[in-house]
Amino acid sequence: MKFGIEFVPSDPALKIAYYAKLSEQQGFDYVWITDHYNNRDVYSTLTVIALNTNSIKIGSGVTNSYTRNAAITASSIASVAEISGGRAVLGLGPGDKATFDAMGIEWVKPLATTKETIQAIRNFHAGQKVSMDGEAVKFAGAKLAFNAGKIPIYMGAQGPKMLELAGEIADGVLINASHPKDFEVAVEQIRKGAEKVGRDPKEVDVTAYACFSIDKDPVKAINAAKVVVAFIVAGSPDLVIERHGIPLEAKSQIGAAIAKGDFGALMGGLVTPQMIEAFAICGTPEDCLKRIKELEAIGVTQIVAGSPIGPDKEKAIKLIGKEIIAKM
Ligand code: F42
Repeated sequence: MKFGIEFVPSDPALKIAYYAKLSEQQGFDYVWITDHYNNRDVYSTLTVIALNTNSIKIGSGVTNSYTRNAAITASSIASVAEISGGRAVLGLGPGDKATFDAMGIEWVKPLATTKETIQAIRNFHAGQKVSMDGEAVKFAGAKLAFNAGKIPIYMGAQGPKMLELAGEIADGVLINASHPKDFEVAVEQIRKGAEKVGRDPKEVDVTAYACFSIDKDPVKAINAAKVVVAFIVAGSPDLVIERHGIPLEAKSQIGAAIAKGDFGALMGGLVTPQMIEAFAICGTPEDCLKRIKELEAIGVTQIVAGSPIGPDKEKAIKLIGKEIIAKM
């Protein structure tokens, strides 16, 4: 099992670099930085991390195919690869529709756009002059003027078609989920995609990009996870909510509380233990370790500790290092 950690650059890059260095010291293999226009820039943050760490792999978790042209993404991540001595990984997904609406960007053909973007980036990194007339991505003889080398590409994916595509073409897949039930479905889709193109499904790093909250006091861990879990419940497809036996009415109530900014209601009972169980790796180190072992048995090969990580980030990173990574 590999371990990753996610940071949102709502914090300054130097603060994140401090946490990234601490994570490296605690045995984490990957640090992933999210990409949304309203936060600090993902590549600037990755650069600062690269300059302040030595061995941890560093990736966008995830950038998208709409706000940046594929040639720009190819150049940006190749620059990070050069600065970090070959530690860069590109995480790429179709992006977050809500932020695109605010940016006036139309979200069309996410599957085709992701597939063609990955194909173009691989060609850029291979030093090719790229000409493409795809459904969504078009190039007329563009070429990078420096040597990029091979950079692993991970896809952000949840939907069945995206997961299947990841099985066909990606080096890894970052899946926003925490529960074995969701990974049973995901692993099957990835296998289907891999087998379609004659790949060994084991070539794909199946990553649980999880809401993670750890503390020696389980109540503190649960409270820290509640708001994140509320957003996951509100944003999950009905199919996923029903898979976990959660009433759809509860999803609507949470959506309404978020829309009103009523975080008191979320903390006060709307987010149930059943929701925490379904959508977070949460609790004491023993609780978290138990869930990680269950995920490992299903085929998950990387655990990413995503927001909130714990009620106290620094303490949580150390706890994961000492009580989980060291015991796997
Ligand atoms: N998004 C961000 O913007 N920033 C982040 O930092 C970020 C991090 C992140 C980390 C892990 C992760 O799993 C996702 C993350 N995301 C982030 C979200 C990510 O960018 C995607 O929004 C998300 O992973 C995509 O979810 P999805 O797999 O459900 O895909 C969507 C597009 C979907 O609907 N998929 C369907 C499916 O079955 O997989 C298929 C849709 C389809 O087939 N579309 C057709 C096509 O050609 O694209 C036709 C559609 C049409 O236009 O009619």
